[in-house]
Amino acid sequence: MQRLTNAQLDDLPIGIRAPAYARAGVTPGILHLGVGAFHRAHQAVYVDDILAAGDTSWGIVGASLRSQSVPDQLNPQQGLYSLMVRSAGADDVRIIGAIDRVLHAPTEREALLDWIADPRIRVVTLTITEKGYCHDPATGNLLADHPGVIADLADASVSVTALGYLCAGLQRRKARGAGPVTLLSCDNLPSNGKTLALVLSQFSRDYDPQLAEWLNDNVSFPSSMIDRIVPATRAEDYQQYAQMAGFDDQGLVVTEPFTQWVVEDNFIAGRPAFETVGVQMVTDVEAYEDIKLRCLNGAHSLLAYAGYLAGCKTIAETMAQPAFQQLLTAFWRDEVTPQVEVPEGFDLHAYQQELAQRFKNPALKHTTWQIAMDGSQKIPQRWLATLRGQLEGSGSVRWLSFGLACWMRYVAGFDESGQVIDVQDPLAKTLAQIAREQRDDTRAWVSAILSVTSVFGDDLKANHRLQVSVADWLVAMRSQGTLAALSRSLKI
Ligand code: CS2
Repeated sequence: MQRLTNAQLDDLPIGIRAPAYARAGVTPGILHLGVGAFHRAHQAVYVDDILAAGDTSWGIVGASLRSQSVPDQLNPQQGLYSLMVRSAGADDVRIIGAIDRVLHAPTEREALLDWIADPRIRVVTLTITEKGYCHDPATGNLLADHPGVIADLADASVSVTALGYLCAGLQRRKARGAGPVTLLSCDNLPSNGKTLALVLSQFSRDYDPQLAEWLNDNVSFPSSMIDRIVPATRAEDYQQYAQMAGFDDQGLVVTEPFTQWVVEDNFIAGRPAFETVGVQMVTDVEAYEDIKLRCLNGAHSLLAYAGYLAGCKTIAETMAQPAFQQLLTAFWRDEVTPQVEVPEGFDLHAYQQELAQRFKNPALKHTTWQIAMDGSQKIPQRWLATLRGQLEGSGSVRWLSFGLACWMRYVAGFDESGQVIDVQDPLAKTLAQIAREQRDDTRAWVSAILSVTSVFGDDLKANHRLQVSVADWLVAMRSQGTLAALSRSLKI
């Protein structure tokens, strides 16, 4: 079967919309690092709307920092891919033309550095996942002992990390006089712009002190809150779509109707008129980020670990269990809501209700396993500010303790029927080893986990109340099973 290319656009089946602009007239303005499904279902769609509205100077050049798979998916398709928006009602499909090409950074390093140094590029956007920032999630500081950081600082002619590529490219940009540029983080981190600014400035001081100076005056780092649920595309999605479309689209992304992007308006070298295509441009994004991380991502991780242990494959399946639905309500009501600061006019209750509906979307097969990935990098910003606040104010920590107990069980590496779990996490080995060593003493296990400072900082390991609460859950889960222990606690 033929792949999707520009040639197919003139003759698409009914129900599939083509880009509403001539692709040949588009020039590059944005460089994006990390062209995963999330970028393709979120930022690239807003940019596609900008191009359709007539400002064609913001085409996207993408770069994949590690794997060859996205360049292989998109380059033979001239950057085109289909966006399938799924809800219980119906699917809506359109083809996105905003991405021109995707570089494979490890084999095309020179080309990538040239793009970073290209004066037409005025914004570099990033979705490189939490661990891509090479930072200590507990403090936000650069991890000086990160193997990629060490490699990048040892030899300026190679790059491994996003920070390495950015510094090499920005050094070239500075040398060529290509002018200022905005680096826009679109990852799920609190104050993601500030996080990026901090690690890049710490990295660049060792890399090239003059570059570190230049960054101060020539780069802006707006923060942004990004929201759209985008599960990994499944084999059956590709097959069903090919049957419907009559061509093969290896770049297909499947997502939900909801989409939101709130961006701090701090672009040193100009920007697309994002506000005309539904982006909320604000002076301070932090309150939105904080609410989203704690309510949506916090709940996602909680449901993912608990659901996985109880045998639920997707978030929608997890939400179909009354106990997990009640857990979600109780978690928000008892622990999150007392801790978040709500901007004026924001209806937190309505926001949470809408989230619960989004989680229930049966057409989205968002796996608990996918969300459970990289917990050591996600938990600090999703759970711990809430947990610390509740501990300080003597509020409930019951549901977050349950979440921590589920996570501990998950990263120990075996599910409730003794099957091995494929744990994907940079700390997977350490966490599994702790579980092995402390197998016979639950309190010691909890204490050893809370002593992992890159996740929990220095303060939580000494908290007796937290230790007891997590240990009690682990004991109950071991004797009754996760779902039964939770149901009993909820008196269901
Ligand atoms: C999810 C997020 O995979 C995860 O950890 O919690 O990707 C989530 O779907 C998005 O942040 C939604 O905006």
